[in-house]
Amino acid sequence: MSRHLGFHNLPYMAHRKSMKKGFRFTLMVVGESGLGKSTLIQSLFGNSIATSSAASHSIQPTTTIETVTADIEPFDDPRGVKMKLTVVDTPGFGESIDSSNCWQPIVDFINQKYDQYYEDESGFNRPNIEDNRVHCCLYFINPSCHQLKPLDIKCMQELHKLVNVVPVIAKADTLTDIEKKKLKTRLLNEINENGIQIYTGQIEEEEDSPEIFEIMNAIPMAVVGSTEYHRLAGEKVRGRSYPWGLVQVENKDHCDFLLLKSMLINTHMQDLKDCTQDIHYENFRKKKLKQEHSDLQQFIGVTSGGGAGGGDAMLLAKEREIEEMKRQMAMLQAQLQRGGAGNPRVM
Ligand SMILES: Nc1nc2c(ncn2[C@@H]2O[C@H](COP(=O)(O)OP(=O)(O)O)[C@@H](O)[C@H]2O)c(=O)[nH]1
Ligand SMILES: [Mg+2]
Repeated sequence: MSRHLGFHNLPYMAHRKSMKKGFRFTLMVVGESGLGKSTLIQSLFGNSIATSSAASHSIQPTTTIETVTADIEPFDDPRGVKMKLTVVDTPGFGESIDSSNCWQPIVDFINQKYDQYYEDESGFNRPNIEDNRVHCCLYFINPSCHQLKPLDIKCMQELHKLVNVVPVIAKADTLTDIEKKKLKTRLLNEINENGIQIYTGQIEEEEDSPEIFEIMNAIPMAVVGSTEYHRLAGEKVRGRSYPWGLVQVENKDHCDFLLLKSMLINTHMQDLKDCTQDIHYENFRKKKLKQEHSDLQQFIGVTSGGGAGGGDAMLLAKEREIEEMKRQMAMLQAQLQRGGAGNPRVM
């Protein structure tokens, strides 16, 4: 496996079979509402993938899970394979007063994609199987809290078992350099203390490069997004303009946006897919097989009136049924002996 896996280099590495199938990648954004999720999607992929709320300059709050898929051409390589990129924008947390279980629709969405894949994999559709599983979940953290909120902890604890979670610090232009550094350390500690296993990748040591080291070291990446372009030294740049200056989204000195973009569509794209398959989908598949096995055992228990698994419960129920019948027979006999039982009442 080459170290520069990913969209840009895929055409040279993907073998013919996967090229024929096309390369699919699904990115999901999750977090509190108003943290710039929709804006970041637009900053990453432009209008070709902008979800409806991010498609215009006036970004509206996202109220349902929105899925947008686009064929993306390789940057500058006409021979390159097209990629189908899907972005899943989710409604922000915190819009309703009761936010307990607000992650459930997201968890359901991810599981539903695994279910679909599982069905296709075990059915006739196997040769044409489409990989619509969620390969990466960007989890947005509020920069003004200086720590994780209990809801973030709970939510990431639910998600990390299912999907590659990559935490990002939102609106990094609101933090000074020192604050950013402190927050990164604090968040990593909290993530650790709460048993949250964020994405670390499976890229082998020998494939490691300074670029990969820089990217992994920057997590949780501090990002800035914008839907606006500004002129800077004759060039059009994406940024946020303030009275004191311009925050440039695509400037490594201003934020980690470029590192995140590079990670997602170049260095780690294939690895995110591999981890989805090898870790998360494998977990899902094991659970599914266990469930199917126990369903089958229960079914065998029911149809044979006992036996393996579920059989003990069945036997107990049958014994109770027989006891009840005996009781009713005894009552019937007593009534007959008393002689008045023209129409005995059965309990
Ligand atoms: N300061 C700052 N504001 C941002 C940034 N990204 C988005 N915003 C603003 O935050 C607001 C909410 O953005 P939106 O993308 O709708 O957030 P979402 O609810 O998480 O999808 C908008 O007014 C954006 O212009 C950022 O990086 N920095
Ligand atoms: Mg949104």
